[in-house]
Amino acid sequence: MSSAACIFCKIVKGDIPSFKLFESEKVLAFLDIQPLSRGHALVIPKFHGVKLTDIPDEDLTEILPVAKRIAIASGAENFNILQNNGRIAHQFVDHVHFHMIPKPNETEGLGVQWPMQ
Ligand code: IU
Repeated sequence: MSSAACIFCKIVKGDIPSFKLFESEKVLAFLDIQPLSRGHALVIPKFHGVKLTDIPDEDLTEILPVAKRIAIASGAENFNILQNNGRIAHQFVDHVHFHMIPKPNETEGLGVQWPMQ
């Protein structure tokens, strides 16, 4: 299921370009266009749903393993995985997405190496 008006569905279809990090039948991961840090990535189910509660379980099973792989590939020792639901919770794109946000520290920096090996 996809939504014609949804920007992330357009990214899934390839109608809007993105820097893809991983793609499978049910999941797409790509770099955030306004990264909070170098390597900030989004992992999304291809199934269109606004909130986590709208997504069937079978479309969610790969999400955390993919976020984990991307976190490893980013080289970040410190990172946040987060997912916002609803405006009050700071969700601004109405298609479920999980952020993987590397948190470089001042001494180590961050050795992001895209694309993933
Ligand atoms: P939020 O959880 O809905 O607040 O985060 C939406 C994210 O989607 C935010 O970090 C944006 O920079 C990002 N984003 C994007 O990567 N590509 C886009 O075309 C759009 C938003 I619109």
